[in-house]
Amino acid sequence: MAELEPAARVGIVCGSRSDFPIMEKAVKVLGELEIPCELHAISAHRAPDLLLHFVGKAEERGIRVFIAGAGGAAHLPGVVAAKTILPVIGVPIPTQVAGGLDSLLSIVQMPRGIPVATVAIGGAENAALLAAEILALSDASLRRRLQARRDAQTRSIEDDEANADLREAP
Ligand code: RP5
Repeated sequence: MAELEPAARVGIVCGSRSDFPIMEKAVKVLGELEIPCELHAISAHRAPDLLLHFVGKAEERGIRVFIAGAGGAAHLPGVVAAKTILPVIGVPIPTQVAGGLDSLLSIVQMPRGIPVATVAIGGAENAALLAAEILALSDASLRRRLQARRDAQTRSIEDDEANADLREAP
């Protein structure tokens, strides 16, 4: 019998397939941390009914955190946040018009009462790590994997040959 795919814990959604090169960085980090996720392109403007359907069904399908990326008039993360009390992490997509500052301001300037935790322009990796930290609050095994990743990151800097003369430092 074919094994069932584990249910996605992180729902990643973005406004266009043109956002995939950025959002796939989140998919990669979540994969490395063994967190099942799914990635969709559903524009809040072009397909609002499908987006609301996706958000409305997500929790019963196992999703616990959303990562939402959009560029320009980047309303998607805010619309997702308006329809769920699961945490929403917004990723401003870089744009040609204003380098992504337009996306950043659209996502970060949420009205009081509806939060979106916004990462840096193009910061999909940090969005994935933040989603992992949220899930790790109730998952001890994931917490260990996250800590190991953090420790390896620290070691890679300490072991960098360019820092060899500092190795005696405490
Ligand atoms: C936004 O418009 C999307 O998130 C994307 O960043 C931007 C451009 O979309 P396309 O015209 O490439 O589909 O909704």
